Amino acid sequence: MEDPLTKILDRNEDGKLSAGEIKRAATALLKLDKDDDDALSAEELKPEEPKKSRRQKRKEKEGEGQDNPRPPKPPKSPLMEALDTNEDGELSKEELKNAIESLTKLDKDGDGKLSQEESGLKSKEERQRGGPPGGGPGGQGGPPPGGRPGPPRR
Ligand SMILES: [Ca+2]
Ligand SMILES: [Ca+2]
Ligand SMILES: [Ca+2]
Repeated sequence: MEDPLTKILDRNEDGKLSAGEIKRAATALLKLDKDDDDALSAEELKPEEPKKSRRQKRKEKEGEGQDNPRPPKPPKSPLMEALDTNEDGELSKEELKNAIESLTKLDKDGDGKLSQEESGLKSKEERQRGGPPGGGPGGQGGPPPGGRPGPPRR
């Protein structure tokens, strides 16, 4: 499930917000405004539920015995946190008006853009790879964490 904010603000999905993307933030966000009140309700900001296929549903049923608690609320993205200044989970007209300013506040190095780190976004490629990049030299081929004692099995 993806934060609609992320999708709508990061137009080229590189995980960063360019100066242009920030400038267009308010306009872009208003595309989420379905009832035309120039504000975004929690409902309008909710990520769309992906439709489940039958197979997935069956899978869930089979796993019913397992304890599989879901967190009631997904963690807020840094973007939402920055934009929702009164933390009510909605973006009012006022908050949208300040969108550019709020986003600029996340720009710690003052280059007018938000890097992946600053925005908390992930690039498309990173999502596909399914993990954070790096590890660095020696990250591969090392002993497994918490290695087992004893001789290796064959
Ligand atoms: Ca609205
Ligand atoms: Ca708010
Ligand atoms: Ca930056």
